[in-house]
Amino acid sequence: MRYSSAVLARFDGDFHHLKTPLIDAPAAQRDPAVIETVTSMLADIRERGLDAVLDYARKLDNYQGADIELTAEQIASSGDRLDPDLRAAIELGAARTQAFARASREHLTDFETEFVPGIVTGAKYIPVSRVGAYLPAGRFPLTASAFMTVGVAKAAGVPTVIACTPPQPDGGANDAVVYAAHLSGVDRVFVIGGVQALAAMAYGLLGDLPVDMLVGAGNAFVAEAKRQLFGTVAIDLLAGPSEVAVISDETADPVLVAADLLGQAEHGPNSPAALITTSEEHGHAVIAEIERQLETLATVDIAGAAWRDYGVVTVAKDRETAAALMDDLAPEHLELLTADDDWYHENLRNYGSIFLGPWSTVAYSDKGMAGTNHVLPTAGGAKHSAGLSVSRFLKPLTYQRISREATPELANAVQVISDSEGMAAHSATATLRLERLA
Ligand code: HSO
Ligand code: ZN
Repeated sequence: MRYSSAVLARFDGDFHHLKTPLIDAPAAQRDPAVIETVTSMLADIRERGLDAVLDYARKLDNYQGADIELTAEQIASSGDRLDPDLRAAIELGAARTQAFARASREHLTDFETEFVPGIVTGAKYIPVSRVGAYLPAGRFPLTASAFMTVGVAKAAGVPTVIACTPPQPDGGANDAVVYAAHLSGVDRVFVIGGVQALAAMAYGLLGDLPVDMLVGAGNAFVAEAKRQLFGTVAIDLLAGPSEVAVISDETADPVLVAADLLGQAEHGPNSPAALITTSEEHGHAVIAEIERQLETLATVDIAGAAWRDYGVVTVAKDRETAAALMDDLAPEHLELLTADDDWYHENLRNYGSIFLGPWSTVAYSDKGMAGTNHVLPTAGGAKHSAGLSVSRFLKPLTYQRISREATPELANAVQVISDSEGMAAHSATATLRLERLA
């Protein structure tokens, strides 16, 4: 089978009319049937509470009536059942992610400034109180998700972090996922999946208060549930299919570039993978190499379909054009394998996370080994948002203390503006203070 319907387009600067799979993907994802199903499930769960949650678990996840919460002992012993190599790898990823998150936390410091004498203002970073993390465990369990959500929330100082993970065919949780959550400091773990899990956390149906924020990836139903629950709770972001984009030139190894493109195409048949190159010859070499690697790839059914339908290779006439194109794509993951990596790093503005040079690859971050977060904006969301980090769990709360001496200037101006607006009560708060001064 040939997969390279991916186009090698010659492109010389007018990128505004270029239709790319990366930009088309999210619209295709928001299926009206998904929206409707989620709306009715949330309404039902809000009305009937935990009974409805368990009904959906029975219907959708073959729930048989076991306790939905894991005991502290079950959580702590989850690592004992793992292969020692896997256990050690999970421990490394948890530690790396914690280290980066703690370092990030230290860069967010409370501050106070007296920019005018008598006006003391400042901000204190206060973590949200309760976070609910969804830890997916479908076809691909994404073991590292717990590091990125539970672990980073804990590094931010969130007092209570609960997690839900869908049951496996035997009715239990995925041990690797639970162990990753345990090392990340999770407080409680429930074996419930999908929309019902998110609703249960948001509505406080798990023998605890409602959470303030829902985080974590999942399928289209999970993403839609988060979208509809946003407002009732905060969310991290709405992730679509995982994406990868690469800028490489003739100095790059086509074998590595091809492998890294397939490395994210594997997430789903609608996962976009884009190469922008300044070398047409290199572009052809990567396409040929992808064809070759797909022949023996175990997940060819997914990665091959993704590459066929959402793969794109574009030739840009120079690095400025390549950078402009890439900023327009605003990909979730962006790899640089060029002679000009530093120039690109300095100039690019829109990406979830950037991977510099041939020794940096997306999977290192995906699995928690680089320490950076893998919960990142997709579908062009990197134009307006960054990925999950400790800052997302922290509220920079401001305060002010105004002195008697600073009062006349402030109060007069507030009075003038309030009067011009017709806001008499606002005006009075300033007038009364001016009178006290006299
Ligand atoms: N690429 C996904 C995360 C992941 N992939 C974990 C594999 N394991 C979103 O950044
Ligand atoms: Zn991935």
